[in-house]
Amino acid sequence: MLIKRSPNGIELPFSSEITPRELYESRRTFIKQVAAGAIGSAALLEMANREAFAQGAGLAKLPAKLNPAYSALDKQTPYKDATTYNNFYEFGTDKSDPAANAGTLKTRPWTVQIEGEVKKPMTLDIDALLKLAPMEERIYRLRCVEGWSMVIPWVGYSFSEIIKKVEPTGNAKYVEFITLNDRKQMPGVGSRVLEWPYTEGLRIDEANHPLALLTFGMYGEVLPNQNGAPVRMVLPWKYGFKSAKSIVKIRFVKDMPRTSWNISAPREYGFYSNVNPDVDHPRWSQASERRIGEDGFLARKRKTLMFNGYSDVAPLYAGMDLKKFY
Ligand SMILES: Nc1nc2c(c(=O)[nH]1)N[C@H]1C(S)=C(S)[C@@H](COP(=O)(O)O)O[C@H]1N2
Ligand SMILES: [Mo]
Repeated sequence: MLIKRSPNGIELPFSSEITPRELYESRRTFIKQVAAGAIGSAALLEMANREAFAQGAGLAKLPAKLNPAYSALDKQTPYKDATTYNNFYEFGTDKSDPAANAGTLKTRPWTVQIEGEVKKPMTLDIDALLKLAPMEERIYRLRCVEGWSMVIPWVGYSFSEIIKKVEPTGNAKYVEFITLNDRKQMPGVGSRVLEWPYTEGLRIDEANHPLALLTFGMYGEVLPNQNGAPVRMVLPWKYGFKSAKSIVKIRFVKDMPRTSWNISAPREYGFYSNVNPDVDHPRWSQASERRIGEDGFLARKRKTLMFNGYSDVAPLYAGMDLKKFY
């Protein structure tokens, strides 16, 4: 991408090169700089023109109001990196496989079944699910257990909105997330790397924490298939694998559910899997991480923070030995 350096030092791409995502990313920096008084109205007008030019490309827009209280100020991961360096084993185990293979995923029609220990079980069409609560944008860090992290502007609403609607019974202690398992659409489920369908779980109070985001979009658009379209979870204080993609069923249950990664390697992947720099993975340290998009020659590794920096969730684990409940 060609970059023009404006007199005030802000990088603006040429309009002929611009894509909606690039525009989105530069716009975010831009808005902050406008707010800080660093940019005048002429530059603002120029930006508006570029935006008008860029419209009409890419995935469907998913407008949402930024929730600053739940947003990280870190530099965002470029859209290109966030959508080409993925884990989605249903489409293959290489980082580039999901982007290459997930085109076959059919995200409409799509229904999500919500069942189990609830007073109001329901099966919702994706369009009904999208309208269940107001969409928010939240810029979350997400750290993979493999030692890399990204910063992504997600779009969705708190999973607690679902909990409110279905009214769990007193027996509902956990929530199980079950994802699509269709060999016709997903070449990877022929392999035996994991037990399919990919399932994940949370304690109900974790699922009810406002940070737990039922996610439909990123960078102002609906999710690309490789990032878990049409609906996934994003749990920023837990390792990435807890954030199940392409969910088809949500089950409220009495007992701690089995989860795909825990079944495949119980010593390595526990039920909680909170980001914790003090608990090493049996095969590597978890004390630091590589931020995707910053992996140049001079990029330093970052220190990993307890709960990935989301200390709001600490009360959920008060009194628990997090070395034991990893
Ligand atoms: N269904 C399903 N969900 C999944 C996975 C998967 O293989 N299948 N991989 C997980 C892992 S290991 C990570 S790190 C995140 C990656 O999300 P991203 O590609 O949107 O960054 O998705 C998680 N959700
Ligand atoms: Mo991961």
